[in-house]
Amino acid sequence: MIELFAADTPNGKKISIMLEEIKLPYKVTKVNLSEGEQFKEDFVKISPFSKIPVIKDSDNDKSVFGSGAILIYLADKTRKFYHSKNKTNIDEWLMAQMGLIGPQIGAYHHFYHFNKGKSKYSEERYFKITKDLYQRLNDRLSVSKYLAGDDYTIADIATWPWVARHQWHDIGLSNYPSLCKWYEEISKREAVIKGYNFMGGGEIPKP
Ligand SMILES: N[C@@H](CCC(=O)N[C@@H](CS)C(=O)NCC(=O)O)C(=O)O
Repeated sequence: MIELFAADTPNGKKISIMLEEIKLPYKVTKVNLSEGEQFKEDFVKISPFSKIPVIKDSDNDKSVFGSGAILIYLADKTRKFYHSKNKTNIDEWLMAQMGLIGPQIGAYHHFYHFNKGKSKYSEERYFKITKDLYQRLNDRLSVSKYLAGDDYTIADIATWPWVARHQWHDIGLSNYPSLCKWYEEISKREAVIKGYNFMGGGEIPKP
């Protein structure tokens, strides 16, 4: 049994979607970020940076922190969505999500969605960066069915929940046809529908 410690955010959803995709039994323990539960001593023992998501695996009593490491761990455990001849491409797109797409769009959410009007410079900067990320993803998906090639992998599972926040971005997902097609196709997967709603957050936003 996997215990998923998470909140209803894109990083949390990456793991609920993966767990649904690989069909491992799991339970969710909510970490209330606005009440500071991530800073509690017991949580910091399994999450040294006080961030969700984290998993605990009762098969071996291991815990894993960081959404990228968790996706790789679960993929290794089940041999699903990672082990192909394109593994290096999967690593490239997964690391681009972890190092670039997540942190940059996350900063955009802070300045544009949560704190509008506080910093014009930051709103403009992260709008421009997020728009550029949409374009780069669209360019890639114009020549490749999925991010790492022909197959749906943990690189798509990591990236899709950030694109699912498109209504917060005011960029217009439908202006990026290949990204939009990829988004809609993944949105139809049963595991994605269930994993997206793992905390009852509602339906997947349409483009
Ligand atoms: N690189 C980490 C980032 C995780 C992260 O930023 N989590 C946010 C929620 S999406 C969090 O726990 N924030 C709590 C805080 O910063 O206090 C990962 O991908 O797991």
